[in-house]
Amino acid sequence: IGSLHILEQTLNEVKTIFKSIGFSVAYGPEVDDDYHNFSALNIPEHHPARDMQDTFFINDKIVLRTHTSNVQIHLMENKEPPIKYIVPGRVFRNEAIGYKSYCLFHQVEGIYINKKVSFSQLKGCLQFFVKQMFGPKKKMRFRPSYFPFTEPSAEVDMWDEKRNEWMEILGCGMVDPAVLSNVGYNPEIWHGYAFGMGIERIAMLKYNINDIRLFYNGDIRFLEQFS
Ligand code: 2NL
Repeated sequence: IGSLHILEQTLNEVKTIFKSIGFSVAYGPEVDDDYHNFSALNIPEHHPARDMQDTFFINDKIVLRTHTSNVQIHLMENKEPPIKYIVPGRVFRNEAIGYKSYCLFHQVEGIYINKKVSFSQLKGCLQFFVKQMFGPKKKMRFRPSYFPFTEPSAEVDMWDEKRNEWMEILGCGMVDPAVLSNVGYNPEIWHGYAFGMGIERIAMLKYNINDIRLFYNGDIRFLEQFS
């Protein structure tokens, strides 16, 4: 008898948590143009992410998306604010394959745009998510970071009791005004927060899985532990 793959189960949990605080769910193309994957997100022409080493190219202008943010760009181009969405999906990176990186993985990104949006709202939202997903006793911290599409930016770490160290679980920040302008939103009026996480990483931490390749090789001895 078949059962849902552990990644699908994890994604369903994440969706349920964010839906409970007002997020809708949106999906979009896995193959997109350079503009929607990079330029609109304030990722400059010579950024290393744009290199052949990091991105799978279909041709000069078309790529396999490296994050699901291309979907938020399409959403914002076609919809007036306020918006509040999460976007799950497959993303692709041309990386060396190992226990913690694979050529594809699954992401959930979130975006909230409104007239008044604060960093403390972002913190509250992600604290709620971590408590729901990993339990109320889990220790977490926000640490300053950098992304081209958010300013300021932060990463969230969770305390890993087994390894006795902080583990990064997601990235986030306030949407950069340049990104708002690119989709035709006036950054003097509209503000927002955004975040992104890898579903494999969340599942690995929650279920103590030590090799990302286990999600993809279809070994029944692995899969049946989660049925
Ligand atoms: C990570 C970090 C992040 C976003 C994704 C985003 C999307 C738009 C505008 C601004 Cl359209 N930001 N997404 C923001 C911060 C971090 O992902 O580590 N992902 C695996």
